[in-house]
Amino acid sequence: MMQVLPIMTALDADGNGEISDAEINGSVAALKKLDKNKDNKLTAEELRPNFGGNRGGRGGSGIPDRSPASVTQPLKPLPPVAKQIAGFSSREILKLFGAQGRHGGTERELANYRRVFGFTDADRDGRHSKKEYIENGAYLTPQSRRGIFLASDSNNDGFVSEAEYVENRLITDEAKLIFGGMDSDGNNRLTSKELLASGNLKDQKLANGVFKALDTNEDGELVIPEYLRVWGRWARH
Ligand SMILES: [Ca+2]
Ligand SMILES: [Ca+2]
Ligand SMILES: [Ca+2]
Ligand SMILES: [Ca+2]
Repeated sequence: MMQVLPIMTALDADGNGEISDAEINGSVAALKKLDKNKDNKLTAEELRPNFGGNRGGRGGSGIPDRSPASVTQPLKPLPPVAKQIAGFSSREILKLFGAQGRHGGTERELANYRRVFGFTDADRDGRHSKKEYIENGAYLTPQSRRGIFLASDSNNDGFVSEAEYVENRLITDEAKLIFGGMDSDGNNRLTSKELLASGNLKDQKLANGVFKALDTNEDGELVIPEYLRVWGRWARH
């Protein structure tokens, strides 16, 4: 496994191996999260792999043990996603979070997504095959690439077209920024407390219902790949 630097992990919120425009825009908050001892400086210690991870601690093999959960979390089939929570439609819920979903993005961002799409479309037929994206891809792990691929392939034809790729990037890059904004302790995990404290959802019943819907493995916290799976469905309704 390749060694991933904490700075990369922090900036690359979706762990797809590249820093997107949206992630660059969120980089100040991401960098601040690396400042573990809150002295407003980033030392070499804090930038070194394995500094103060949640699990396992520092030192050792040099292989980061704080890799995104997408790496280890098996992708179980997602149960049907509720279309209404506490009387709110998924569209209304995303609006409360300030999300524009697939309708967002500046011309520059769209152009950048198309450019990145082209890098992986090796045979230049305008779509990513599973071979191009999952097998030959260079992102974190084949498993996380598989998850991203399946989520992107909206029409389930086994290929990700440029439009599907761009749509997925618009939805997920924004969703990750929103996640980061709510993750107030910066541990890349979101509790229902943090969600409530974000103030996006004023209605407590709604906030609890939304958290429950997102927490598909029912462990009381959300990690980004888990959160994105349900969020991505909502954004495509
Ligand atoms: Ca292709
Ligand atoms: Ca497709
Ligand atoms: Ca947190
Ligand atoms: Ca969870």
